[in-house]
Amino acid sequence: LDMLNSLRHAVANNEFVLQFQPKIHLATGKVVGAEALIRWRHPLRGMVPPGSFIPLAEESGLIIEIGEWVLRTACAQNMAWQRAGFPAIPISVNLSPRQLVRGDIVALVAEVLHESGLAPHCLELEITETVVMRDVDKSLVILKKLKELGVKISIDDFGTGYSSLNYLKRFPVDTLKIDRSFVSDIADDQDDAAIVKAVISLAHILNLRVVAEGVEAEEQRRFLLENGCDEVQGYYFGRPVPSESFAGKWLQAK
Ligand code: G
Ligand code: G
Ligand code: NA
Ligand code: MN
Repeated sequence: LDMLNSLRHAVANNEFVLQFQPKIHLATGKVVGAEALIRWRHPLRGMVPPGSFIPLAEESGLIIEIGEWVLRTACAQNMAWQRAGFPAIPISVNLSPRQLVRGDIVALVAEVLHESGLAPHCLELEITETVVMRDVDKSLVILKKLKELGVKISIDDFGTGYSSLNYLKRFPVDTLKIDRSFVSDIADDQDDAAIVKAVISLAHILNLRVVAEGVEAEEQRRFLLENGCDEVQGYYFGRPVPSESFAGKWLQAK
């Protein structure tokens, strides 16, 4: 309860910040996107990682407000970079399960795009595989409407759930993100290596882009490059950093 109260307080007092992690096009090394990741700047406890409060935010429903803030702030940040003369790259925002099933996510995204002035193709929504599969018919309707707005959709943590290939074919998604639990052992574990290769092939057969997350080592980078993975994300390339550092480090003024 104490934690819930301080989380409520955090929402009211705007104690959240976003950090940004680069997405890299593997073959060229170019930055092709940024994932927005929330942190809680707690007045006493310092930076609290999302793993320690997102579950409670989900459970309590506070994620609705927090999620709106993330979406607004991420779109506004992308516009600020563009206005400062940096090239337009898509910003990725994680949608929580509660946000997706809430009903008016489509209206919210439309509103945020409108108020920020961000081009729809500069926004990517990351949705976990488990969420989409929980209610396939409903998800399909929502995802189609989101696609009609022109935003991009990626399936996050792919491989940890159980997507049926039949559904995957029908879903209007652009990208699969291979969960980092498969990436961490690709150099040593033959099963993980085989799974990652299979997901890359599957994505390409379905005309989807494929991103590997959690890349931490050169051997992993090489394996992914040799096996045709499109994009990568991970500490090997860059950790999540505040917006100023992201622009300074990863964006080059036109
Ligand atoms: O940054 P870190 O690795 O600690 O993130 C842990 C988890 O929190 C990840 O699963 C990530 O997707 C999730 N997360 C980070 N930012 C957000 C956000 O803005 N919204 C939601 N719903 N989840 C987020
Ligand atoms: O669930 P999701 O895929 O959104 O999780 C993203 C989280 O993974 C981010 O919050 C980020 O901090 C974390 N992350 C990003 N790159 C790496 C990495 O190379 N290794 C590990 N262990 N975590 C990473
Ligand atoms: Na994500
Ligand atoms: Mn993920």
